[in-house]
Amino acid sequence: MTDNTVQNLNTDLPDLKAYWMPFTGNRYFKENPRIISRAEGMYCYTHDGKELLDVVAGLWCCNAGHCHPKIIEAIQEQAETLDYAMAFQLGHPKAFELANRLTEMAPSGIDYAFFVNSGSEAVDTALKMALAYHRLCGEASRTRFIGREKGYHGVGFGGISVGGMSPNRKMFGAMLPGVDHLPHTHNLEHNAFTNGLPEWGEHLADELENIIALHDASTIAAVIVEPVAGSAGVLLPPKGYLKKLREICDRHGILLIFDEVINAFGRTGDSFASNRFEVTPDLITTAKGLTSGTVPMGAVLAKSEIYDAFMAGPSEMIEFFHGYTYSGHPLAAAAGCATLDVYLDEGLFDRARSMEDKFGDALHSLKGEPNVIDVRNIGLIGAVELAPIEGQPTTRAIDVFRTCYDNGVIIRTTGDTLAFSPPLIIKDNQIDKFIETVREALQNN
Ligand code: PXG
Repeated sequence: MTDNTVQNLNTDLPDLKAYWMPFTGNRYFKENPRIISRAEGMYCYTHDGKELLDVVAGLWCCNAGHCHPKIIEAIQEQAETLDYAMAFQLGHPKAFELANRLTEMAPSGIDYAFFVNSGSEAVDTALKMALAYHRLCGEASRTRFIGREKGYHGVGFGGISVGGMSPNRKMFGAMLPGVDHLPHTHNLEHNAFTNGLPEWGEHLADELENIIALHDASTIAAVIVEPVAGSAGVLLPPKGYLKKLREICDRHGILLIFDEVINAFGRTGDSFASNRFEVTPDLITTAKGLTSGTVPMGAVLAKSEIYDAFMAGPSEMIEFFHGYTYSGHPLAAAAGCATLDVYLDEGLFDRARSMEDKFGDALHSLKGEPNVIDVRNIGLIGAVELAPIEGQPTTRAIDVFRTCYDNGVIIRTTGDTLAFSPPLIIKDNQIDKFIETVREALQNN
């Protein structure tokens, strides 16, 4: 299929009434539906045959490109062989295979994988592991969590509690008790238009010492951050910042959790952001790219010390009273194994790294276009921040989104920031195409 062929894929518009859509303006959508009925590689196709270049990889998840034949084949084969096996007290081969392969790919010392079905479940699982770990180590007073302003950790009660996005929190009551937040690292005055990691801001990690001094280290279980914050608009860690968080956590016996739901599987130009930035946390949460978005799955990856702490008591007893019916689901595990094959066989993590300069330079060419106040990027993740229209926050970015969509390109917006996270298979000419589409949209909005 050539890039510009419009396929004749017309299907009927479904009845839109009953579906209560997530994170969507339901009424506007149902008046102005955008239905994707098919996808392949870098492209999605609407029900009425419009071709769209997908520069967000679904929702930051289809890192191997849409409908990769090897992944599809593995899912089909698995569906014919084993649909489901009891997840507690029984196992099946693919879940074990995936755990082994994932932990081989993870930073050294991260040797165990616990499977879940989403990023939100991964986050809640990691928080529970942290609490139970300290209790097992005789430090039951360590119950507090430290998140970060503008953090996004999914929508479970744990995740919104440590998260730092007010619209996701304010409707939902008091949440988890005993949570505090680090300051975010976004600063246009010092870091606007930085290509790669910003120089300014390492010292913002020092605020963790102040928070620890306030609560006392003996009350704090874990710090959770996204190495590169995604949903709040692609916020990059200043140089040295993550290392400093690691050092402070080590000094005080606090676990460090990296939420890599977006970052992992090539997004930052390496298998994990932990590898790219050479900082090893105690727990890593993943999802999305784990199966290239094909079957829902997440995983919490844990250091041996954490797993070992649970492996006490009689060996036949349950060690961690936690898990999901679909933990390690056969279809998801098969998809995960095939996805890792594709990443490795096609060298997609190296590819992301080798495209980083082209992608970054192309994004930075948008500096000077109307209302562009920042461009930032690392690996194949990038953002263009726009000056908001006075009194109408988010409107400018949404207008750009709609114009791009009309012109055949799917981008993502968050606040007044445009976010880009293409599948790792993106080609030079597709980068040029989306940049020119965004440029035109900026000039015409
Ligand atoms: N942690 C992080 C860092 C995430 O980005 C989650 C947890 C939750 O994952 P689930 O699978 O429960 O959705 C996420 C999810 C966006 C966007 O466009 C980002 C996410 C989800 C939907 C939209 O910014 N990230």
